Amino acid sequence: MKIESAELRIIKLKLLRPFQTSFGTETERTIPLLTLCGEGLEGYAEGVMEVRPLYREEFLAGAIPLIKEALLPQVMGIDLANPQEISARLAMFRGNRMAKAIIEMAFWDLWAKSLEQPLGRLLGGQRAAIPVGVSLGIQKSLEATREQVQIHLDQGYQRIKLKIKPGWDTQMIRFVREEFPDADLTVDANSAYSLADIHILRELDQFRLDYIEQPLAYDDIIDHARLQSQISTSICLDESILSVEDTRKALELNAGRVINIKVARVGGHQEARRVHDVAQSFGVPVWCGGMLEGGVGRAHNIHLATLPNFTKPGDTSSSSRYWQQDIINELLETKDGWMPVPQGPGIGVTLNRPFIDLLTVVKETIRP
Ligand code: OSB
Ligand code: MG
Repeated sequence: MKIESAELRIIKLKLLRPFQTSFGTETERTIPLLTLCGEGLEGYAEGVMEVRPLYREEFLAGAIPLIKEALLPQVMGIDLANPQEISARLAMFRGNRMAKAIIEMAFWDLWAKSLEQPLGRLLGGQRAAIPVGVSLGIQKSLEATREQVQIHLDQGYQRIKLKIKPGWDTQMIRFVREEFPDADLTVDANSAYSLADIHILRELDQFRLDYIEQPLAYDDIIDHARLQSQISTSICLDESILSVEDTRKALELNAGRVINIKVARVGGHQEARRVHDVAQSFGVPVWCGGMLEGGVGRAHNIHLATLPNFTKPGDTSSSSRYWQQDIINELLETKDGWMPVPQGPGIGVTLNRPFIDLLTVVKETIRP
């Protein structure tokens, strides 16, 4: 398979509701959307790097020229034997995994379409639907939080993840736990604490949380290991895990007992699958995280989450929670806490081109 041309767009899509985390509030997404063309077929992927580097280091204005001027020229116009060859040809460049991932993921879609296979099946997945929960942003009040939890439990979501930050943690969780004694609850701090806050993190032990996601620094493993040895609740690592090697080291050090896999954070499907496999070899469950993706990114996540060690509910909830109108023609909607896997070759979804045209702020075609 040869990548004959590429189209890179930047689109802007308004969120239905602001999404607040410990690092900020998002009201719209600015999404790079890549189309790779070859053999009369098209492969699609979305980038998840943000306008400002608030989650990890990568950010949109740095990623776009890198993708156009360094990464795409390494892989266009040559015969590629398989998607692994994309990762291999980009490995010479350090870091920048989200930028690499957009190309690798679009190529997996193209590749799967050329083989007329669903992406999930090529990755080794079996399931026809994946278990999902929701990630709820920080709300204005306890009452608003209670209402959001109730709405999503009523919709059948299998677990509720609550964003926390210093000052919005133990009191809020105590309240939610009292209101919902049987709910599967987790929290996500997005690196808002340090070991100096251990008294707060210890207090969370009493609320029967399934895990505490990324309490400490975005690039830390060592302090997470120390924390894990001093609390009973499992730690789930998100930001800290960029590769299979990070995963192995974190699990050898007991820095956590659960891994949130985001395909773009680790550089693409190939690496995501290796993270999945090494976690499995440690007996550690994984789940599929999200970055507020549009339908293309969401479909990629769903296919990845068909692999067998994705045993905990992920964040890949219904598109209608995020947008008035999605960028794909298909509806990605959960039923009773299960998201059906889109059928058909590749990621199994098609672009709503007229709508994407309306959202497009930049559009460029790149040739070898
Ligand atoms: O930490 O998982 C996170 C969104 C943006 C950046 C980081 C995170 C999140 C979410 C939302 O939790 C997950 C989703 O609904 O897509
Ligand atoms: Mg997280």
